[in-house]
Amino acid sequence: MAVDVLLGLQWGDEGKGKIVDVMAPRYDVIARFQGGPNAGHTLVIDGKKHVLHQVPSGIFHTHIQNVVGNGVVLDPVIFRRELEGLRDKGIDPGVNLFVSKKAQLILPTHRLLDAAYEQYKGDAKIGSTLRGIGPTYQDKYARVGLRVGDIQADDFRQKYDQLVDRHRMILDYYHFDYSALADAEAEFFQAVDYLRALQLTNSEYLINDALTEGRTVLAEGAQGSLLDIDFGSYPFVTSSSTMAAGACTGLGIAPARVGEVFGIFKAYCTRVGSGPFPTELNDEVGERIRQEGHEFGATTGRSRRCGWLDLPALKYAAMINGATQLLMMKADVLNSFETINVCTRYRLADGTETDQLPYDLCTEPVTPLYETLPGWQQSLQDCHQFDDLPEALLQYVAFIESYLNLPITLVSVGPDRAQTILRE
Ligand code: 2SA
Ligand code: MG
Repeated sequence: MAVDVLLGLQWGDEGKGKIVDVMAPRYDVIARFQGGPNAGHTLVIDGKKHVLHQVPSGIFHTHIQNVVGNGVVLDPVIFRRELEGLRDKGIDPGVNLFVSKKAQLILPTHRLLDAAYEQYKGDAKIGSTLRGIGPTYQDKYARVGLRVGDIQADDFRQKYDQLVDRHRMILDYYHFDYSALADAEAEFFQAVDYLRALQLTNSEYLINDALTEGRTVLAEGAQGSLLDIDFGSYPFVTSSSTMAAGACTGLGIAPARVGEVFGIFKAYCTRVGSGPFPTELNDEVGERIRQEGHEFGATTGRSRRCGWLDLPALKYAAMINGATQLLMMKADVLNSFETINVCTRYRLADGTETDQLPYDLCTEPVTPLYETLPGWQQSLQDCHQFDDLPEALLQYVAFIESYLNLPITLVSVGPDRAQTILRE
């Protein structure tokens, strides 16, 4: 059996939560392999909206084992809040949720460090979600981090104090106020007790055993390929490997075990936080997309920057991931547009044109060159099969497919599970 990977090909918020939920019934195990509470996966089930941050999106299905993998950075406080929220909705995550003992812990001081670094950067700030993601990965790679498994040891408090002492020194250096830390620590240790009672495992065994036994596994990505630590628009990226390869290191599966790679993208582009965005629209068209698409962050509520679809960037992401299928989200957001622009090439500062991403979009800004396609200008409410889709939308789909040389196997026409058109 192979592990299928589902990930975002843009800057996050492509609609991964919805798709994992749609696909969930086909899988026995769903695992998160990177990121942490910076993610916000929105699922609409029977008209009710649920936002998941650290819990895998298969949690609403009792037959699925949900795994928080070793590549994740886990905030026990947010995790507890999330799980209690699910319990209030009648979901008991005690049974089908597993957490890797090798996942890194986000401490209260990691969040403070995130804020201190951002403040210090001033105008050059990343626009981090301030969830402590960067500082926690920093400690992981500096080999001083705390892992979930550490909370089971008697010396956890000592290890915690040691690390926090280091953090205080850094915070002092940045003149960052941490006087409220004591309250946050009390909440943290309560959440750690809560975490201790969950199923903490060597999840690499759980996943590989599942594969050996012929069960199906889906790796659920967070953020997007253009926020990847290596291939994103560095330094305006997140601190994890958001690519398909990240599923291997973040779960402990061999590359040869990767099967389908589902690349999710929106029919247009959005980005939250700072950093280059070639097709960004700072005009009424961008505003119209934002309003029609309700483009406000699920984690931070920030308004998302909006723009036309960027095909060179999409093709790059598909290449790095080895995407085997494309899934197009939020097509309905473009329903009212008379025409739709698609970026197919960039013009560089020296006047030359390219369809490749330059080394650094910050220092080598590009001008997007567009092709204009007709809009469909109709509601997609009555479309239930691929053939029901309006001609202009089918044309849009075909245009993208031919540019990327990959099939679009799913088109989403609304937030609900039912508003999903699969290509037979
Ligand atoms: P961080 O907090 O260190 O990871 O921030 C670094 C940059 O990465 C951006 N970032 C994101 N951008 C879009 N979506 C994100 N997460 C959720 C998702 C979105 C949500 O996965 O769908 O809930 O709104 C996400 N996480 C990080 C961030 O804006 C910085 O530019
Ligand atoms: Mg989101």
